[in-house]
Amino acid sequence: MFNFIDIQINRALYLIKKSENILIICHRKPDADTIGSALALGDILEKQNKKIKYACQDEIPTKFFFLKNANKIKKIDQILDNIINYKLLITLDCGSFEQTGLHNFLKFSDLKAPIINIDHHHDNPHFGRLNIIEANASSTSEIVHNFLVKMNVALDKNISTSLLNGIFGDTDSFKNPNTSHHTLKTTSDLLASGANLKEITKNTLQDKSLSTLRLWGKILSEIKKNKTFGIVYAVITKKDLQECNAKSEDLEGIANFLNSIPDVKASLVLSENEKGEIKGSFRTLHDHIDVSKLARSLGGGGHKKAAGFTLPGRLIKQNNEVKIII
Ligand SMILES: [Mn+2]
Repeated sequence: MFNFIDIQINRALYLIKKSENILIICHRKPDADTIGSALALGDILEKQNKKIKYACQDEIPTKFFFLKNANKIKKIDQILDNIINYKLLITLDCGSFEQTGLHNFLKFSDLKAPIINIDHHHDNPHFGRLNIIEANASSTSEIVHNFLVKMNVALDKNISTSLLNGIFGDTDSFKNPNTSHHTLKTTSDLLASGANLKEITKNTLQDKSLSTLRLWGKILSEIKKNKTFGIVYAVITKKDLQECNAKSEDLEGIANFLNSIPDVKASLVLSENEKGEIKGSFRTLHDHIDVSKLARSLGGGGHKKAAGFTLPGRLIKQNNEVKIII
């Protein structure tokens, strides 16, 4: 018996079949999941003689370059001249059209090619012609694995590693509550088809630079707890980043780490980035807390257990207090 997602997958396969030039899009500030799912799907489609290009609004962090074809993901402004040549756009892990970055260059209504929107954000507004949205999936990589299984294609070592890296990233190394029995079954299948878990764990957990460790040390020495709300929080200014010779991407993982404290309800990391914006990242491990509501009230979004927002502004640390200037 076919369920709704199976019907969407069959429609997607039909659209793919009749499109030769396909553009695969990762979300801005790309993470392991958007990159892994994009590369795996693209690789399979290339094997089926499709002409595939990959694009992202922001640059791909170098730590993902161990994945096959990661260096083929171009900045989106470099491929815009050719946008009319693509007969199909596939967005991976983009919780909204804005996450694609395309809205900076053209109106949604100016896009002629249909979009296949594959994602697991529960508040995804279904902006695609076809929407394969599974909010219960741990990651878009898990959904793409399901998609490839339905296509009945063989997964090689590289494709399996890309997908498992996406799952590993979005489940925070299988620690987040979004890790289901299906996630582990998918992981088992990916290991059977050659995924390199050793390389993934090394890249994700162990390869921390000196500047990252210095920055984490500074943050951990300054974390605070709001007793009323049970929130632990950290504030990182541009000056902190400069002092540790660190970049915003060195902050990845710290919001999850702050939830290590047993009686904490949620964590918040507030940081200034290089563009003069304040970025907030909420994380929780509790099922009854939905941090995406908090993030949305501040103009952001995300998942129930991992969400964030970005606001123009500055952070000032003064006498053990933090001022937010917006
Ligand atoms: Mn994801």
